[in-house]
Amino acid sequence: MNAKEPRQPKDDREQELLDEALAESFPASDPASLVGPGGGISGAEEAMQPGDALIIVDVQRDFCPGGALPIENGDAVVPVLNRWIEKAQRLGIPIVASRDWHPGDHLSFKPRGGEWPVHCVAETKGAEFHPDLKLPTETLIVTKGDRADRDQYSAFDATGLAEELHRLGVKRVFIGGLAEDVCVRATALDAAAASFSTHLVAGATKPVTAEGGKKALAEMRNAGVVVD
Ligand code: VGL
Ligand code: ZN
Repeated sequence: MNAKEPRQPKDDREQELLDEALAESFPASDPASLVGPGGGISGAEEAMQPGDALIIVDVQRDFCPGGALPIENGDAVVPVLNRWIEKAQRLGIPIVASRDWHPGDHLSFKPRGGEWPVHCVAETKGAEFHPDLKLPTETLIVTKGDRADRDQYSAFDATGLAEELHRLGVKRVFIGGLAEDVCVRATALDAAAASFSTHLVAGATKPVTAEGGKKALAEMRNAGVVVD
């Protein structure tokens, strides 16, 4: 072996540790560290630890540009959440992904007098998770909104999620996804009400309207949600 050559890592685990050490000593070398609060590797996900869970709300095609209920820059949450997923996975922290999963005649749809265009109809392409979201196979999928006559904006609303997280020993949750002023808001308020220490990943969520987003942020903060 040529002594001048850097020593090769023994195995994948060693390589991973080296990568991590490098990332931590040179956070600015990673473009994602420049995306602002909650978005960088030097951000709050460094603080994730056992007892935490990551909750990704409704990152589905219909809520992204080109979808049926498109949120401006909705897809911008994807790369940020992918970093959180990677970190959570490395730490063995539970990852939850909720999905809006409506029957075609859901009460929230305009043809039924509701507020929203027809969106996230179960089993359709629009209801699929964003194709670039890197959900691991062990992700806990929470299906909501699947009853025609009730809305379930919160991933905790009659889904059993709080019980499951308590069972897993989760004390603190980090929440991101879509939309900040609708399902993310409802999920964060319910998480706080269920006594989880609740963090909103501000860099990983987008509102339907800017005004709604501001109002939702204030409500979440008032309820004790920490905005990272
Ligand atoms: C949502 C509007 C209607 C959301 C769901 O996931 O935030 N928004 N249904
Ligand atoms: Zn919906």
